[in-house]
Amino acid sequence: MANAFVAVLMGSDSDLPVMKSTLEVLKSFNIDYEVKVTSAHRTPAATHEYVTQAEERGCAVFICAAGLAAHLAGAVAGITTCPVIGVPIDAGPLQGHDALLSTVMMPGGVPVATVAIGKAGAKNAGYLAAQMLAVGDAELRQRVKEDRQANAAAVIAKDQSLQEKLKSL
Ligand code: RP5
Repeated sequence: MANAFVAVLMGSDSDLPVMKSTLEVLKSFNIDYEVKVTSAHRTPAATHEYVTQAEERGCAVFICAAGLAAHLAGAVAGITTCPVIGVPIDAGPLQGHDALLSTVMMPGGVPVATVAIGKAGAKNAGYLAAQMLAVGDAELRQRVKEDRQANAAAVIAKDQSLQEKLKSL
């Protein structure tokens, strides 16, 4: 079987501007991924076929983004026992609250790990997938730890720079 990969599914190509944040994170950790537009509502049979085959080909985690009545993550979770991460997209007049509730309110036994609405959630979907894969991959775990340390160092540097600016006020 090929290397474990992450499948990033989107209900529409209009979700891509937000989901670029997920792809950037996966790329930064050298994680293999596939990206596919497929919809729980518009192409249910194709979604089922893709998920079944992706699991057989070595997909380890599914990340599913959708807006409005967002059922993609839940539908995928109903097909596979791989972990499914859901990203609610702000695509309509309810600013993503519709997608958040549709994604997060799964019945018991069929979990979707739902992240925040929009770009922060898309970014965290990438990190969460990396952390899931890192459970069985010590090298990746080290890269995730180093990334966390780099983030902490950046915040400390911002504070130091702020303290300097405050001195001259
Ligand atoms: C959802 O409907 C998609 O995930 C997208 O967020 C939203 C709007 O889709 P388009 O009308 O832009 O194709 O299924």
